[in-house]
Amino acid sequence: MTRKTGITVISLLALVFTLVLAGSSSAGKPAPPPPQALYPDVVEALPDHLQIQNDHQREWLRFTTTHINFGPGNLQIRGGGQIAPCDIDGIHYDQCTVATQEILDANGTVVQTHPAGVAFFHPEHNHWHQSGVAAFKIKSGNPVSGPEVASGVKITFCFVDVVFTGVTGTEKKQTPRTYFECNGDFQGLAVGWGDSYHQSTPLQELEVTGLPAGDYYLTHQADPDNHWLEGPTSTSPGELNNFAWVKFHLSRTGANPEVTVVDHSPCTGAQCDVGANP
Ligand SMILES: [Ca+2]
Ligand SMILES: [Ca+2]
Ligand SMILES: [Cu+2]
Repeated sequence: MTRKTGITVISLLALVFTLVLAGSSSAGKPAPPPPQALYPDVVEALPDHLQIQNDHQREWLRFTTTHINFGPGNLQIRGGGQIAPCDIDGIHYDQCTVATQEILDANGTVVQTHPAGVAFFHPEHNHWHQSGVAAFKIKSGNPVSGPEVASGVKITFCFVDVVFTGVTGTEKKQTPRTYFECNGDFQGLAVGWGDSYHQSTPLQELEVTGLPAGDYYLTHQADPDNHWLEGPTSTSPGELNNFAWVKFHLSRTGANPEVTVVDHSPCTGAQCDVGANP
């Protein structure tokens, strides 16, 4: 080895270093692609387990609700930390926090955020709920334009991955269970997962006291306040598939009214029957 060669090696290293620096700057190479936002797509499963409950001269239609994330991205909601009282749809809650939707890319990096209303501590369920998750109504004549027979306050919900709606084990490995807790700081619904509230749960009901026998529609509108982005624009397909209904016949031949489901809105995959296997 001569001294001259040593200098050459150092010079080469310096040159390589300079090239690496140049390559990492935006001037020398095309800009990296922008982060690809993967949006959730929440849909309501067909309302299931319809049943009439008689309670102290009042009649209630009870039903099971299931939310499913059909989108390419997780529905992820983070709480705001600060807790204060709030009123939501006319109901007062002692503990509320600001909720923010986090939209992720394929690496799980947050690439976009969106205001998602508030989360609050739900005293009847004893855990934290997101607000404005769905609106339930009973209509006659037509599920969209028909007169409203009954409606409740907008439903609130804790999101947890409960039911996997895919078919194969490979699908389940690719979209594993991710969200486990009903706390106020962090909730969600992973790709391919659903979350259901059984009809026996408080508030899974609409009043039908004295409703005449006949045909009616039980309608579920997911995300009625658009708390969650389900695509890049307001007309993305994920934003337009949030309405589901079942048509039921109410009979009053015996001592107690009974319901029979006779039709339903179009549905795909697990949306059609996931609630039937709680
Ligand atoms: Ca939405
Ligand atoms: Ca949707
Ligand atoms: Cu709850």
